[in-house]
Amino acid sequence: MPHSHTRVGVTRRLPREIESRMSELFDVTYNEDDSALDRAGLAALMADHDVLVPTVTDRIDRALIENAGPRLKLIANFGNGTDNIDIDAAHERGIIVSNTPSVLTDDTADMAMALILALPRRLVEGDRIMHQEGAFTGWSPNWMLGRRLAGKKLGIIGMGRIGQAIARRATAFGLDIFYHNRNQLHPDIESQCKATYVDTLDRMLREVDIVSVNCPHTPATYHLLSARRLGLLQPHAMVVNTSRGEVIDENALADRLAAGEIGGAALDVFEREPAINPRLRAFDNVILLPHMSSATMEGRQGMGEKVIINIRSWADGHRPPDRVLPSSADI
Ligand code: 8YV
Repeated sequence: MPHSHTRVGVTRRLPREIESRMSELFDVTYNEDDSALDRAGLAALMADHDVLVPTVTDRIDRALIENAGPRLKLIANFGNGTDNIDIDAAHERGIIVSNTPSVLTDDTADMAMALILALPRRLVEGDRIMHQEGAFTGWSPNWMLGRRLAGKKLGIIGMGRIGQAIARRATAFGLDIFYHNRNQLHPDIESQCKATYVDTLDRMLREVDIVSVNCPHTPATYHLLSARRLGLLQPHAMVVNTSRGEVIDENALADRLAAGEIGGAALDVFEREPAINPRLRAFDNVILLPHMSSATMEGRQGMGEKVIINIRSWADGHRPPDRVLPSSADI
């Protein structure tokens, strides 16, 4: 089919250059006012388009996929994580799913590193003080003491592209890197990242000073940091999450913070986004960010280009390069 006949439904506004290029290539429907679509809005796009381009704010579940129109053949996610899409249901309906890996690895790793620095050094607390008239009354030896990074242990949960990029950054700050992953990495990658594999998550949690969550959200990782596992952390340990909120039991985290049994947390993602557990707002040792780890102009551009490449490959009869396989895949 010529590309100009490919009907593409995009759920959110994308960078201007990406939208113009998509409009040159395809017959595109945009969501003009850019608010997150409700189910009816998603169903309408899925009824009469060949390709849907959703984002993390759209939950493309089994019911939506089963009721999609016969034209829908590709869901080209504008994002790396695909936990917003029921991949198995799509596969059963013969709908291909693609994502945008790699282009946001460095941006996300930079933000994770920024939080790994900011949390023990109380950077955001200091800034909050300076925004209040009269709150800073002058320097003193015991003022705003944080914890030194060098020599501390960082435990990375999920050692994929982003986890590895964080490890490479963190060694420059003198952190000792440990990781837990479904599989141990090749020794060459371990030595590049100066990272030591810990075969059980529980053991790693007991030993590290800072935990960085970098695994995807899947049924197996839902509440991986449960109340029990958070209880294994040392009382000064800090948790950074730039992956998905669902990996941490947010309420259990708030319990530990309230009890002073954990050193702090920096969260860019939440269990029920955009809602956050209001208890988290009460703590000075908690940094809260609005899901912005990959939010750079360059990153969004790269994501848009990947979406275009995936759609073009599919429209030309090829397998999209960033195809996401279902969990049961034997292909
Ligand atoms: C994206 C993300 O901005 O790509 C991901 O997995 O979490 C984000 O950083 C978002 O997914 C866009 O859909």
